[in-house]
Amino acid sequence: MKDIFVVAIFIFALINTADQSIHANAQMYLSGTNDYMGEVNFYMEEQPFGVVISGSVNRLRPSSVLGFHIHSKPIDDSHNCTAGGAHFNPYNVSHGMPRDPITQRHIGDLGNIQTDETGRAYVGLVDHYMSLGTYNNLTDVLGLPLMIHNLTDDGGHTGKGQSNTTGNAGTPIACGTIRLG
Ligand SMILES: [Cu+2]
Repeated sequence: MKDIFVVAIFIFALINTADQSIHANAQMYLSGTNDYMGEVNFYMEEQPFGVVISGSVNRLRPSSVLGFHIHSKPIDDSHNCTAGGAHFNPYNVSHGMPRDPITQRHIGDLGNIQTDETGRAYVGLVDHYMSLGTYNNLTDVLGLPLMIHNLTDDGGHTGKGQSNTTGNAGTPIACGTIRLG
């Protein structure tokens, strides 16, 4: 009887842990079209560990380093990426890189992705500042658009052009809304 009780506690603990995890994904499209390019998954389990971001996106410019951000305004099903506005920046700080302290990067600053010679980019990173859902309403990225730009994000802080706001990453060329699922 005691063994059954221990097993029951263990199973309850497992289910309870699973309940706290949140899965989301962004289906990525070429800007202004319904041309599908790939999927990026977001996974948050126990906080404050962070959000695991993984996936792959195809049909990008081959052998390129391209800016990768979450922007601040929801987009609709026309996938007009420029409608996504500025970077998601709830703390109103300057642009930076994922490795920078929270006072020197936007929550939406995810750096760059690298494409291979076929134009595919694999995404794999853990972000320690963003969140999903009600864990932290300020840093929640659900409903916001994930963007890939046509140029390389310079990392901010260079003082050149729009380095402090956009990283001089140019126009967004692909985007998708981060949704539960
Ligand atoms: Cu951007």
